[in-house]
Amino acid sequence: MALERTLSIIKPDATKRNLTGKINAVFEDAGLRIVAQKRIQLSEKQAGAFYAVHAARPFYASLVASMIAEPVVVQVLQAENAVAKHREVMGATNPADAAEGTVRKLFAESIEANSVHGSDSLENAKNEIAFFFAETEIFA
Ligand code: RTP
Ligand code: MG
Repeated sequence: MALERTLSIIKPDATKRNLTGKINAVFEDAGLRIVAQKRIQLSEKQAGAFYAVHAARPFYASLVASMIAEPVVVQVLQAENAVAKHREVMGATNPADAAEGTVRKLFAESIEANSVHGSDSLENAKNEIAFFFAETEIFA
């Protein structure tokens, strides 16, 4: 297994409910190291560009609106097998399907207000990390 980095976002529904620390505790307990982190307010343009892959989906406008409703916390997480490890600890997209102990089972309100984002492949992780962070902002 290789040491990987993945991009994590603590979404507006979670920052609004003051859950950043509790979510970070789940990540850290799973062995994911937070090697960069910042709280930012996404613009509509930024959120639209970040989710461009979903532009044709019926939920796109609502997804973009939900991502700019409150600040988000963007993070780089590092671990062996970080992409898969993070996806596992986030749980299924729809919290109704999420396994016990996962972030989405513990905290998500709905499929849209599902508290966290995580890169779904190593290649996407590299692009998504570069979207938010300069290499000089990441400290392992
Ligand atoms: P994410 O990208 O946020 O880590 O989540 P994911 O891979 O599990 O889900 P994805 O299919 O990439 O969808 C991105 C986000 O869009 C919202 N969504 N809404 N209303 C719907 O049917 C629907 N489907 C997806 C979710 O907030 C999901 O996290
Ligand atoms: Mg996704």
